[in-house]
Amino acid sequence: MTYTVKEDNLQLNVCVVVFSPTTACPIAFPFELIFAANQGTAFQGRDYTLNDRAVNFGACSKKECLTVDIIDDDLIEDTETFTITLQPPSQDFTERIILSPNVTTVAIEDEHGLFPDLVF
Ligand SMILES: [Ca+2]
Ligand SMILES: [Ca+2]
Repeated sequence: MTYTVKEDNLQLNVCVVVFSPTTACPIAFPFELIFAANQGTAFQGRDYTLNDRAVNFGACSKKECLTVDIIDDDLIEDTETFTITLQPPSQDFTERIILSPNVTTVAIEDEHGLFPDLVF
C-alpha cells in the first residue's frame, strides 16, 4: 500500500485497520504496535517528521492512525518516498495478531509540479 501526499498538505494520517467482519469488539483490551520509519529518498527532519513510535489501540478499537508531518521546503523536487514498518507485537496477548502487510510506503509529491523541458 502506498499513501501519496502533496508536500503542501503538511500532514498525512497513516492508519492501521483491524479487520474483523463478524465481531463488534475484535480485541477487547488495549495494546500498542511499535513502528519504525525507514528513510528512502525522503529524509526524516528534512522532508517529514514522525515523532510517534507507536500506534495505541484502545479496547475494541478497529482503526487507529499516526500523523506524519510533511515539510514543505520550497525546493522543486521529484517525488520522494520513505517506508513505515510495524514491528511484530511482543506482548503475549498480541502474538496472534497478524500484520499483513506490515510495511507501507509514503510518497511525497512536490506541489510545484515538474518543470517543462526547455528546447531551442
Ligand atoms: Ca522535500
Ligand atoms: Ca519541495
